[in-house]
Amino acid sequence: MNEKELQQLSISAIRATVIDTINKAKSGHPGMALGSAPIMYTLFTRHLIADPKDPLWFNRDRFVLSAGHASSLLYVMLHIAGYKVSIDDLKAFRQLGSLTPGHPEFRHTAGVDATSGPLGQGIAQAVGMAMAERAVKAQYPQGKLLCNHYTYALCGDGCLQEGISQEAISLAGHQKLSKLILFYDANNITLDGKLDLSFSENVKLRFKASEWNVLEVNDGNDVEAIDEAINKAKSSKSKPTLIIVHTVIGYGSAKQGTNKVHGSPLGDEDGANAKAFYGYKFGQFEVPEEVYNHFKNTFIKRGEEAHKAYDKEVNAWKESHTGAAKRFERALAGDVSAYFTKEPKFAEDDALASRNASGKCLNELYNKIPFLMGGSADVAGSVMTKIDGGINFEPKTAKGRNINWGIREFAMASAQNGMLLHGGVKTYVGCFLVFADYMKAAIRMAALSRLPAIYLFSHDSIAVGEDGPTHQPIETLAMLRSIPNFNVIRPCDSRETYAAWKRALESKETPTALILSRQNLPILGSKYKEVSKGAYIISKEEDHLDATLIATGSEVGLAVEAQKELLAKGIDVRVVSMPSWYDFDNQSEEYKQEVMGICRCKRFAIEMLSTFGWHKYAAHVMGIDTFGTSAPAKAAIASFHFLKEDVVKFVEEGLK
Ligand SMILES: Cc1ncc(C[n+]2csc(CCOP(=O)(O)OP(=O)(O)O)c2C)c(N)n1
Repeated sequence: MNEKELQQLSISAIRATVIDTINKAKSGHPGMALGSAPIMYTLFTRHLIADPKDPLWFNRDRFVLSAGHASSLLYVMLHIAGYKVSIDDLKAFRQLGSLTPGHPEFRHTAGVDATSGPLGQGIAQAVGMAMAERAVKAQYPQGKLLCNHYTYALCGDGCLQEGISQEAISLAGHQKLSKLILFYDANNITLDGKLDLSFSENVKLRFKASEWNVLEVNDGNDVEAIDEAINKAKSSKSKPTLIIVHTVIGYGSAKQGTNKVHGSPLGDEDGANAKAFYGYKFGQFEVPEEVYNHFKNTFIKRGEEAHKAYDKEVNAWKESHTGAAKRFERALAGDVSAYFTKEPKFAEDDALASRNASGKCLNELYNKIPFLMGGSADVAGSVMTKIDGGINFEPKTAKGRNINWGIREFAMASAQNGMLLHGGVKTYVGCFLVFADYMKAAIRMAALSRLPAIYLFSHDSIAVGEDGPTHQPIETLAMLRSIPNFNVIRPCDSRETYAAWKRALESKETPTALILSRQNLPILGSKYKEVSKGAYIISKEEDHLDATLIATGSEVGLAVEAQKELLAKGIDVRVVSMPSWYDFDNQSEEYKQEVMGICRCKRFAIEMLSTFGWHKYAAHVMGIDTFGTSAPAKAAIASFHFLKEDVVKFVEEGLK
């Protein structure tokens, strides 16, 4: 068999196995998978460097299937390329507990570099990966030895229609991420029909305007043309590259070129027709030995050799750079334990807004942790993500760790996911709490992918004041708290803020949001070590317990003030600071009872945000269930009845 025949046989085997995989599951998306099989074939056999025996090898090329609905194609590639995805796993596609779920899931299937499916986010994740690749390379002496690879992504029309794609490509162009290569499977069809139902922009010009190289392959079955485009893209020195590949959706099906083949199995008859069209004469789920061998001799061999050479070079480097090597190992493990040596001390005059306390803490941590990097969506001076004297992360100063994300909240959060998927860095991003909604889908993705992302959300209540209801979060915290595997911490003073930072940085698989105030908060009797338990007694009752006040953030100080006044009136209450529901929910029942101290019917929760969700902790909830108001902070707070006397009245009446 000559090379051309082997090529055709391999591509046909990929397509045939995609058809079988989806047919067996009676579910899946064959359209794009069949159309873009030659792109994946060319990438794997001629370019991609990765080692199936060590799928998380740090210096591998990254690949993100942004159009996650084409998961069957990725799984078939991983199978043929020697990853731990067997024919039986393909036969269990989309079934309960299988290694081959509906959309690719990071940590679940070996060889999957990113969870994808929500269209558009894969592009931003790939941008984040390329940023991390550049950052790690710049952070070490001879860093090129440690980290020097390409990031590839494959998207479809859908990804490019999503707004996040523009935020991400604009950022990538600005950052001159020349090692980022994005394939665009241009098949002119989406789920509902022809692309021109809803899209008429010039993608080429759009990318060019965003400072990208744009290459075009007119025939998506032309392996040599795809190969040539990848070679050109790899030689780019200052721009990311888009390779537009014109393909036919559902190639080989009787329904090819239409949306009918986007998301339904071909079925036996059409499947057999397509295989006949490819000239593929093998049985169901049968991949000829020649094809496996072809991948062994190309992709697998290339990856193994590269990995071996890397290990040799890096081991030698480690011997001659012991300090940097220690740092590198910690960075790869995301291990910050060496940087938290003693508990910080606070005096009464350390009263700060928690956003300022966070900024102070961040500046200290930034100087200690050499692989910590981040920034905000153009609100560094408000969210206090600014690093004094910090170098900006820019093409010319890639070792700078201060990222100017621009006003691109969604891409910022999604690219942070990409940076963490890549590894070698610890990251944080920041914006006003109310704009967390812009980032929600990426936050959810971080939680689902079990990434220890950090979000700094300031301006955390109606105490924002004059900017008014558009800028005053109400239901935002309830939204964030409802996300599984997500830790929301709302610290009540500087001490709790420092503890929250520690908690966030020590997390390995749970993202964390720090909810920070704009207004000053007094130093209370907070306890640094208790913060990680989610809730603790911050001010105990005098003698006998009549009620428990539970508060978070700025309302803890208010609760402590009300406690004194209530005592003067003969009502003896305890105040519990509850910075994190998530951490508290994970404590033992005994601990929870001990902290609350009294039945739910005598518990009073106080928070200047939506009451939604609080009733599981307290029968009485003082919150705000309408939008805020534009007024100086004091007036806004008073108009929503969040003064000491309001709390006193609230408890008195609740106890009646
Ligand atoms: C954010 C988001 N919106 C909607 C969907 C549902 N969806 C999945 S694929 C698809 C069409 C995508 O079109 P295209 O990228 O051209 O894929 P193709 O039809 O070529 O497979 C849609 C709407 C999704 N997965 N994510």
